[in-house]
Amino acid sequence: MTQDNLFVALRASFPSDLKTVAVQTDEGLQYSWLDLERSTAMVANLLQSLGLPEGSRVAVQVEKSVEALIMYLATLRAGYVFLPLNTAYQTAEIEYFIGNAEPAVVVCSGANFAWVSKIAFKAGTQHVFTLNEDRTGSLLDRAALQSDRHTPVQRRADDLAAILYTSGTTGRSKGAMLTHGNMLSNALTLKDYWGWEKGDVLIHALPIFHVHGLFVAIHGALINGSKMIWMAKFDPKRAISYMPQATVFMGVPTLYVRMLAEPALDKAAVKNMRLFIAGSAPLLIETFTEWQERTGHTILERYGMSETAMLTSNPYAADKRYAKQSERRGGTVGFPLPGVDLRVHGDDGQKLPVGEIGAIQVKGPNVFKGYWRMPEKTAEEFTADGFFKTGDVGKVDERGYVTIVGRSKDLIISGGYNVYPAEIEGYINDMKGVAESAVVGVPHPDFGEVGVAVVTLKPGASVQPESVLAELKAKLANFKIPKRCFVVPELPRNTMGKVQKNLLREKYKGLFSV
Ligand code: MLC
Ligand code: AMP
Repeated sequence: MTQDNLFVALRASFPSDLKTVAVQTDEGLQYSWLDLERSTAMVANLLQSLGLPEGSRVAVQVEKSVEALIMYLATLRAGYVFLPLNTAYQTAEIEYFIGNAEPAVVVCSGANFAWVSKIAFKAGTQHVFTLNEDRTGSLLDRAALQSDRHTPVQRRADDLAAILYTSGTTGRSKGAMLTHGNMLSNALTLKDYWGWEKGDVLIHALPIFHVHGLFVAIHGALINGSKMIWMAKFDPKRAISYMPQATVFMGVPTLYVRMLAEPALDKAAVKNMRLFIAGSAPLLIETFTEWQERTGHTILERYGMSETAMLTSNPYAADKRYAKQSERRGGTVGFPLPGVDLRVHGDDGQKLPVGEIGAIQVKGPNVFKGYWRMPEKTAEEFTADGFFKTGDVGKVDERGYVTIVGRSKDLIISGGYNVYPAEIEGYINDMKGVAESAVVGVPHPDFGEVGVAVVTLKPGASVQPESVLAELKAKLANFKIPKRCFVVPELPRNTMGKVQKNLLREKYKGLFSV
């Protein structure tokens, strides 16, 4: 049997001198490659000592730290399935994810242990460990007793490596099942496509609960044996101050907007940098152009999603497939990556001619295995010939550049985080006195897009907009809370009785004057 464990491929890319620095933190701590090798062995040994069944899920809700990175790598190494959870998620959200995924192991902060462990034990989880930002907690205490030698567990390319929950337009979140093969193929493609070089250093500024920070950034650096400057939390001033020691930066558009607001960002500050990559949300052409003017660098925009990892990218250098086209075009997400088959289909299911707008469908070694325990939903999201329906709407021009013009899924992308209106509306509609609600996305100068809630009341009811938002805040992750709420007499509807969200978007589009 071949050994396709992703950890093995990442480990094989570590530099030969394991004593050099692999990760450097904001606090000035330095972790060598040997530290990563030994610590992941210890945590992997701890996981294996628990006698977990094959395919066990390991759910982790902890703040970003190098130890959280080690936890991820150790889970791969031990052959289990990693399930990252955003620290903003609150009780109801965690209850759903843990109840649905039934992890054998849960790792949370000491501060959250009481409520998280209660949920976990109720769901049948046997082991709950704590891991704190200051490197304390039962996980490391127990791992410290383990050997620092460990043979990575044999995995096939098709075996699950991670489950990422992504919300649905209707119903509850779905767990996208990603395999070792999905992630390794994507990491190798991007290593080549983005021209990773010996000596590259990545500023890791994103959270590690989602594809961008967890896979694109971490795998990108590790598969190239590159050092990471590890920011526990993004701060524009600090990110700019790291640039003289770094070469690659990855961020959602909000990070670029925030860095542009810093006078320290100029050509001298970025002199050492090789590449700036953006994705997870549309990059405004104004941001793209301003960045070019201020720094002399052209941001490389790419497009992906939890179910597929990366799908398209603007070129780093000339792309041989497209007559050596090497231009990074603002407003586009570039070309389908090598190995990715991307097509644009119309409502009738027919492939559309070049330049026409339709549904983006994709196929490739990076496309996920399906939704966790949702075979029907999985079947619905794939075409008969095996293409995944992304829910994004776009076009491909005659030179092969893909442009995303919208989404068929009702989704708001706020500061790079996905917010599903259906989920928020469900909570609002359950509130006392509320008749119904609509949540729409409107432009925002910092987050790109934010949610606005529009609510109607039952006859005689009196509900204040502030109380709607306060009630939501008590239940949901903070980034999902609409930035404004309006109580109105009625919602606009079409002749079919469907709420016309486009009219609401139009009405409230100037709220945050971009
Ligand atoms: C924070 N807030 C947000 C928000 N982030 N509101 C809307 N959208 C967001 N994204 C709000 C909080 O609710 C809080 O409000 C206030 O801002 C301050 O919170 P904070 O935590 O201090 O915010 P900050 O640190 O400034 O965070 C902003 C951010 C963060 C942009 C750094 O959102 C972020 O890291 N975004 C990146 C997300 C990401 O990694 N996405 C990749 C997904 S993968 P209040 O009222 O409570 O004070 C993917 C696939 C792909 O999409 O292609 O990559
Ligand atoms: P997620 O489910 O969190 O992985 O989010 C994936 C979604 O983010 C995609 O389906 C797109 O709608 C969006 N997305 C990612 N990258 C880009 C981009 N560069 N431009 C526009 N939308 C993007």
